Amino acid sequence: MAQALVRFLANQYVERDGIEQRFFAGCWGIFGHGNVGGIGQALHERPDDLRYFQARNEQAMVHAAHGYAKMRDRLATFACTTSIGGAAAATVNRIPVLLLPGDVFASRAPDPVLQQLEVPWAGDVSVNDVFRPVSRYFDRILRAEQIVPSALAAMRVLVSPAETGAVTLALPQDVQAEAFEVPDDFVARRTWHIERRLPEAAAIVRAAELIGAAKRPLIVAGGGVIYSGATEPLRTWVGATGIPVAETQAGKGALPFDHPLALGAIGVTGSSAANRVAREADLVIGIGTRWTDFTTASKTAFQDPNVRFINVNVAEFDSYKHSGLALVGDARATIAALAGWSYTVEPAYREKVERLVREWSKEVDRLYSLGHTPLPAQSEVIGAVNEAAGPRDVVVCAAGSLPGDLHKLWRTRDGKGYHVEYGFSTMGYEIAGGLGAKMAAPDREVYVLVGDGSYLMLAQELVTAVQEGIKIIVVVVDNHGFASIGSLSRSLGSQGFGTHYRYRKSGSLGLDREGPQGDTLPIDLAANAASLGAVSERARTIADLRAALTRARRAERPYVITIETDRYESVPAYGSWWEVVPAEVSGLAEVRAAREAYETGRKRARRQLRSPE
Ligand SMILES: Cc1ncc(C[n+]2csc(CCOP(=O)(O)OP(=O)(O)O)c2C)c(N)n1
Ligand SMILES: [Mg+2]
Repeated sequence: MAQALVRFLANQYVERDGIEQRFFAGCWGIFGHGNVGGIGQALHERPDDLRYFQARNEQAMVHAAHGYAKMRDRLATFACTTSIGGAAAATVNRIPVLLLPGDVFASRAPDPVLQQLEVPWAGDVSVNDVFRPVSRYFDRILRAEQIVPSALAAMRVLVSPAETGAVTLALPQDVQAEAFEVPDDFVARRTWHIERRLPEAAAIVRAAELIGAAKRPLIVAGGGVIYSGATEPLRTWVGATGIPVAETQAGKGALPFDHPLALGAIGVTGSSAANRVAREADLVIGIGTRWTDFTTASKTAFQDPNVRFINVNVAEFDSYKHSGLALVGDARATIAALAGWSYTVEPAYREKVERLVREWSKEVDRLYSLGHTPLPAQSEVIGAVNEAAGPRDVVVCAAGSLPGDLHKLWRTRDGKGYHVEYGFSTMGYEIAGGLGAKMAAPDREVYVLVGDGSYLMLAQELVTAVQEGIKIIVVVVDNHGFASIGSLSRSLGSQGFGTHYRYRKSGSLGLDREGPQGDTLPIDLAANAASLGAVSERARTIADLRAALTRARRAERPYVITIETDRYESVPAYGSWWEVVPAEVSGLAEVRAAREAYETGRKRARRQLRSPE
């Protein structure tokens, strides 16, 4: 399909006044898993159809296309390909955020104003309607007094553990300035009590029976464990029962890394221990997880044909996933209820789990101290930062190869010590999110780990950190482009196309394989950080990095350390699989081979349709 579309786009022309010209000058793109195997592959294989251009930020691609089309009197433009956008991350991961965008005049008097979309057939559509599908609650305040019910409705959603996410109140600019009689009760102090809902008693009994019959049970802890403050009750419960715990990205930190039953990360970015135990589990108890494809390794993680699921979740929507027994309730309250039933795993199972955990710990030690040359490996950078960080300190990250490596390798010692926002794998979250995390926990040191690509997408909040005197320590891992999507591209047969930061040479932006390619772009990220007002320094070796981290801890201002790493030295996958689809038809042998491997891989996917009882 993508190849056909690229060919189609390449063949679109316009004619005016007898002059014919091509309509698409090329395609801007930032590749991610949502487009690398499709449009990305097609652009790679058919470079003469549509030239590919690399941008740093999705919004910028549209502006570049826009600028071009405007100069060309709209007779030509660019296509823009993206994998994903960032605005809805809060909604998918159920994090409350209130958006208050200005909107067109309710009076419509000065039509059209700058924000106006001017849909010819719908007078009530404004550009803010794009927020509707990504908001858990949306309203447009057309009369001043309407703010009263709308603000209350917005609050109900924002404070609801099950429904929360981005909430949008679009505010027409004239209405914002209007006076109205404000009811005293509206502005009086109001406390929203967050309840700890319990599943019905009969469901707890059914769950206890399932657990009682299980031979190889596994808990998968998600963000709900952390948000409900359930880490302590979880520790007590697993201590009593011997049920091991694997963690999703949002759930990492549910158990301290050195707990004997802590299997660590699960799924696509999982540890050898967790993935091994998951494969054979006969009962999986998901607590506060929404079971993303990363957690389930695209539904290949659980291979026992009789595996059953119990889902403890405040959101009914999540509690029925994988045909699970639904325990709709708060994680902490539900764990306490389940802990009322006694159960212990068989000693042989516990011993096996503990052995796998020990083996995993050795593997982390190995990856922390590879001594890779000439450039260090990313895993060594993670090791150095982990060792520099105190037990309560926080690591923040979001996109690239770092989240996967951190998920596997970061040794979390505190329930709030690991902050990777992986809902949308949103590039650009890191520094801005780190700033927010530090504002929320000023007594903890916040370490932001960020790739050069993400840094280039959104580093400007360093200025805010400087302005507000908020100290974050930012470690920029510079591997001259996208190591993550580069390796994904390679695995799909597309040779790292569009993932290097190189000069264009002989028409090419560079590929992974040997051959004529331009030099790497002379981007000086340390100078960039300094120009934004942060203290900055360059580390060349892991020893340099350790010394810089010591200085950074003592500093009182935002501190940025850059370090170059080897983009090809990655952490193993430990038997996991992720469904990203290579082209079904291609002239390239590598793509055909990747497709064959994909066909084999997806045979292991399980639909998990079996009823829990
Ligand atoms: C906003 C956004 N655009 C695109 C992507 C797809 N994507 C995922 S990782 C990545 C590259 C990140 O590069 P960098 O920060 O340098 O990290 P590295 O891959 O080198 O570890 C891209 C483009 C994304 N996750 N988010
Ligand atoms: Mg990079």
